[in-house]
Amino acid sequence: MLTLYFCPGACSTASHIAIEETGAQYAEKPIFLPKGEQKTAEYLKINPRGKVPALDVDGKILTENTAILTYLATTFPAKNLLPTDPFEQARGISTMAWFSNIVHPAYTHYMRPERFSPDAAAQPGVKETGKKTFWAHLQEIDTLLAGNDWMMGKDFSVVDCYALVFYGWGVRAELPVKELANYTAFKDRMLKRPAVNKVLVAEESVLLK
Ligand SMILES: N[C@@H](CCC(=O)N[C@@H](CS)C(=O)NCC(=O)O)C(=O)O
Repeated sequence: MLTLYFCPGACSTASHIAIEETGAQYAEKPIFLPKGEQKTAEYLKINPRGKVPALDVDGKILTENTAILTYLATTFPAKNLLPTDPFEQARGISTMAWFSNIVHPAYTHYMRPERFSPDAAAQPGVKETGKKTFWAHLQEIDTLLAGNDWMMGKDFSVVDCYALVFYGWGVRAELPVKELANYTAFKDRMLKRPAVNKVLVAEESVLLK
């Protein structure tokens, strides 16, 4: 039995889309971050770090998008959600690690500057730098997509589920994402996938507005 803990519009959308792409049966447990539900005693028993996503696999908990996406892809090999060639697979994991360790935190500096400096006077600078850095990362994703339909090249993979999250965050940050021709074409390609559309409708995604 699979149960996904997620928050609409958060980075957990990557895992939500990927689990839908597997075609597996799963239960959905929304954890609304704006309501602080990630800090309840009940949820902290699932993920003591108070973050989404978390995937419950027969009572065992997996956290971190990179791990969940890799797990889903390797557990449902018939769906071809990651290359099987060891080097290519590692290259996909490398891109997801970059998303998790570098791209996501840049956006967090923009969204939650108070987490990086207790000094209110310093926070606008943290926010601005986060936004600029995040934009540079979106530009890099656009470059990586040049000449490719998908992040890994010609085949769709779980890396694409993760890459879509940051396009949506770019829209939310009012960054000129439409100027990123490759990334925008990728986003449109993603929206045509039934599993992606289903999840984005359910999450009331900014990408559908
Ligand atoms: N590297 C983690 C990041 C998880 C994360 O920071 N999730 C955010 C949502 S995008 C969260 O749950 N934040 C709640 C909080 O920090 O209180 C992953 O990719 O799973």
